[in-house]
Amino acid sequence: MDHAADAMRTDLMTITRHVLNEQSKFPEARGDLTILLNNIVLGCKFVCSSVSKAGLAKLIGLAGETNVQGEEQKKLDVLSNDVFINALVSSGRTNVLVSEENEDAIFVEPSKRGRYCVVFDPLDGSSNIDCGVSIGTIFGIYMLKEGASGTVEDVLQPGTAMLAAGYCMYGSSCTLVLSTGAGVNGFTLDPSLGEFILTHPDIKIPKKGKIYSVNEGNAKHWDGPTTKYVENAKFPKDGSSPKSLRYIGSMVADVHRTLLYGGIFMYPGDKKSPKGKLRVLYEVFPMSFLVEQAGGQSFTGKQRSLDLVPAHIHDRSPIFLGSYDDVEEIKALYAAESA
Ligand code: FDP
Repeated sequence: MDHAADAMRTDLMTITRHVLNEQSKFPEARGDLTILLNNIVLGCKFVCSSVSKAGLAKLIGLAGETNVQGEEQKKLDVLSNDVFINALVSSGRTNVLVSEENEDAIFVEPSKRGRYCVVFDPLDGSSNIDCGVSIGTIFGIYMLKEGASGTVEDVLQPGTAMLAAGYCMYGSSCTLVLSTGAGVNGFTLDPSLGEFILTHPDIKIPKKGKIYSVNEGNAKHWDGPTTKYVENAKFPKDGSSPKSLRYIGSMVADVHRTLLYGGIFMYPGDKKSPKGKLRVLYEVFPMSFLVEQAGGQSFTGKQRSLDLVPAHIHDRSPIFLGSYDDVEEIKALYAAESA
C-alpha cells in the first residue's frame, strides 16, 4: 500500500458508499440490505477494537472471570456474540438468527422483525485468540421466502439461496470481504477515519495456486482422495514443482490467503469425523459463496458445497475450496474413487 499516495487521496470508496452504489442498481430496493450491512459493519468495528485491546483489557480468559478491578469479564467470543446479536436485532431488518455460540436459533421479537435471516460465527478461530493469530467473523444473509413466518426452516436453505456473505478478519489490519452476489470486494478499516475503505476491488482467485492448506495432523484418518491429493501436492508426477503447505488453523485467515494467493483449503471428512469439522451454515456456505463469486470452486467430496441442504442449524460438512483448477483435481480424485 502506498501510504504517501493514500494520504493524498480525497475520493474514498467507503463500504457504505459501495453498498449504496450496489443498491442503486436495483430501483425496487428499499435500502433494507444496506441498513442491515451497516449494522454488521458496526459489529465488526466493535469486535475489531475489542480484539486489538484484548491483551490490554484482560478480556481474554474464561467467561465469567473477574479482572484485577474485580469486574466481571466476558470472554471475547461471548462478547462478540452479544455485540452481533444486538447489532442485528437493532437493525430492525432481521427475523431469524443463527449463531455458532447459541444452541438454538434466535427469533427476533415482532416489533423489531424484518425480512432477513442472518447466520454467523461471531469469532471464528477462537483457539487462536490467546496467541494473537488472526481470527474473524463470518456471516451469511438469506431473505425470508414470500409468505414465510420466520421459523428454523427459513434458515435450513441451500447455500445457493444466500443473498450475501462475508467475513471480517481481525489481523495485522482489519479487513472486511463482502459479496452481495456480484463479485467480491475487500475493505480495510482505516482506524483514523473509523471507516472501511475499498482496498481490494473485484477480487478474483487465481485459476491455479501453489499452496495447499490442511491440518496434516489428521492424515492418519484421511480417505483415499484426500491422501492422494496431498501426496501429489508434495511429490507431483507431472514434473511440476511441489506445492507449499500453509495452515494457520483459523478459517478466516486460511480462506483469505487462499482468495488472494490461490491454492486449496481443505477440511476433509475422515474416519473419525466423516462430516469434518466446519459448520455448514456459518462457515462452509459463506466461504463457498465468496470463493465462487471470486471465480473459484467449493466441493464437499460429493457435491458442490452450496447445493447442500442442512438438516440442522449446526450441521457440519467436509470442504475443499479454492482455485478452480485445484478443486477440479480433488473432484477428479473423488470421481475416480467412486467409479
Ligand atoms: P477454532 O477451532 O479455533 O474455532 O471451526 C473453527 C476452527 O477454528 C476454524 O476456524 C479452523 O479452520 C478450524 O477450526 C481448525 O481446526 P483444527 O484445529 O482441527 O485444524
